[in-house]
Amino acid sequence: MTEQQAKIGLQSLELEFGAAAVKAAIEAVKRFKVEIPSWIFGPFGGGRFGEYLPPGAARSIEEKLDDAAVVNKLTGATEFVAMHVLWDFSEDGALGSYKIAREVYEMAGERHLKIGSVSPTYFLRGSHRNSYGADEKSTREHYLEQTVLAARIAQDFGVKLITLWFPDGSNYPGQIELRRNYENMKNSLMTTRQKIPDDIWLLIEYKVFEPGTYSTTVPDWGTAFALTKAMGGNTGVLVDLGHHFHSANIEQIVARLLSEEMRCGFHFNTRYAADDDHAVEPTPEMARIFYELVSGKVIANKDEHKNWAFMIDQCSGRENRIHAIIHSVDTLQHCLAKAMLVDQRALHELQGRDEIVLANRHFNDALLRADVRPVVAMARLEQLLPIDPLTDYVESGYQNKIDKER
Ligand code: AFD
Ligand code: MN
Ligand code: MN
Repeated sequence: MTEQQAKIGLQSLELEFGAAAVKAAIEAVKRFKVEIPSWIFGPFGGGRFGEYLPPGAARSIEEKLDDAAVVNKLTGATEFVAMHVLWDFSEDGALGSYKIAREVYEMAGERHLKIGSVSPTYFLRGSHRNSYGADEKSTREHYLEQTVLAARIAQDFGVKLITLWFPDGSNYPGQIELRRNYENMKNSLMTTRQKIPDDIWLLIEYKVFEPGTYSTTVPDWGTAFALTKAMGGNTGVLVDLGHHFHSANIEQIVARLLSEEMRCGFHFNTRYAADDDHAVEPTPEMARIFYELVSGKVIANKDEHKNWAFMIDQCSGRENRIHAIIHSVDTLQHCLAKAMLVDQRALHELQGRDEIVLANRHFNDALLRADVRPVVAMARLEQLLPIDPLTDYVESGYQNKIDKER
């Protein structure tokens, strides 16, 4: 899209949605920040392409941060990088290191990046009999200590946010006692809340299944919600798009959490089959989720503390990862622009008159039919950013450089 096309497109949008709504959409896109995951730039975790490494894949945290810096320079929206204690702050992948975290914090700063959310990493070695839900006290205590370390790192080097995803559950009926497993998890989490500073924001991620599981300990938003309520304090639910059954109405889950006034967060990605961690696609579902976030006033606020936490959790094995993460950021910006264009007052008026189809069409005029590329383009131009960050990346020569070097 050229600047001229953007200006013409904006005029058309202003005719349909009004100049004020279009201006507000541009300002929201300029304010929107989303964390990118350190793990997208490195080796792929496993699965069908576990042995495959895309050309130029990062081999160290330094190279991951180099790549993240390129993404942030092009998008202007991703200065925060989500980290994992055992992937990013550990020598052996078994114990976390505060010293390494400090070094990574300094490396990030040199690249105009910051550490975002910190995950304590409950999977990898040692959690095959569960982590926080394990019957063995020594296992639970080991992971509790790792969480306290993650909180200390988040406090000193991050944004005071830790995100907890547990591999806990069972592969067969009868393997564990379902009630005890949950009660272990709940007690471990309540102890955690007491052991970490109150100002550490803690988000609990749920996941309906893992390949091969009969049960997961935190399978759905209701369980995560119950656990956060049991913990109290600065605690919320983390919604990962790939962690639901296909028929789940995720925008309704978001609406529930908003009604319960719980400050939550997202791991954005796209699922086709399951927890695919694919790049974010501009789906109707994602646009509707963004409508709930905009109408719930928890996104793109000037006051950061009113915002939910927005992170991308993505790492597919086959495609160019830097292409994929820029694509995701771009898509999320477009979804936000669409949601900003919904005229809520007119929608409520149609709802009040029981105009079901007219309300649906009004909703979809913004969420599904509007071409908001001019909004995102103008938001970038006003920040002196490339109008199309992915094209700029492809033309930058950075990929050839890392293909050769790595
Ligand atoms: C896996 C888990 C979960 C977690 C992510 C990063 O399913 O989404 O947030 O790894 O730790 O995708
Ligand atoms: Mn996730
Ligand atoms: Mn996942």
